[in-house]
Amino acid sequence: MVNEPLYSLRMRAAEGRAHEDGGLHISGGERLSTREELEEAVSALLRKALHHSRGTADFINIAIEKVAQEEIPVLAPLPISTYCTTSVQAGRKQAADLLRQSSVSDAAIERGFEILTSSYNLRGAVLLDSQSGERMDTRGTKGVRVSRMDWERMSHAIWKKRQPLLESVRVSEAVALATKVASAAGTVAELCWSDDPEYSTGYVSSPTKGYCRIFHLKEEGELSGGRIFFVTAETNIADYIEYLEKMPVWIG
Ligand code: PML
Ligand code: MG
Ligand code: MG
Ligand code: MG
Repeated sequence: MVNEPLYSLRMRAAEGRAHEDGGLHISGGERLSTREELEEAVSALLRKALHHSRGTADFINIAIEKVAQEEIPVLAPLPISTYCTTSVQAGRKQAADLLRQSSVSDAAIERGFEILTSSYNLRGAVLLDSQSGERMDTRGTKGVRVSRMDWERMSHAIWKKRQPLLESVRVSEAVALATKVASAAGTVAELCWSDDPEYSTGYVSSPTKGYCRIFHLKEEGELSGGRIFFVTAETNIADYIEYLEKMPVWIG
């Protein structure tokens, strides 16, 4: 594993004005990088911010911080399955079934769908109690921003060879994020679909089910989307958020 100094990179881009001043969220991204690869990583995040289907980025914030930790844990990527549903109705039914099988209650599932279908400007995840469906964080549209995770280079190359149909950066990033979320103490399951209008595939992931891709979780053209993390009622929310936002992990 890499022993040289590492840097965490976080990018967020908004249209009109900064997020905190009411701008429309366009794109976000997070990486872990060695000093040598830093310039390339910044360029990749900048490209992501500048070329985006949600709109034109007028505000781009890229934060770079050295990661203090020496020993960084390595998490095996969640196993992937794909459900080729042919309508939004079938896709959402499939997602609900997988959430139920992961022990999320019907009330919480319903709440999760209500939030994602009505949110157009979420830049981080919403935390819901997996039984009551009550919101557990107080972050508003900022939500919880999972960061400080990235693919370990060699493992990523091998993983991509094994999944020739899933070579997009989007899928790699989503699997890395979902893997970190599933590893957090308190996570029951995650529901996600993209807020990008042209991308309607989403996923349910959980420690028991892995990463389950589902075609058509929304109609094409819709700007709604985001992430819901369903957690147990006993979860210490401050510790949970600290782990997801601050603890560096490699995926590999
Ligand atoms: C996103 O684009 O923001 C999330 C993408 C989720 C689905 C990725 C996939 O196709 O597996
Ligand atoms: Mg993203
Ligand atoms: Mg626009
Ligand atoms: Mg997006």
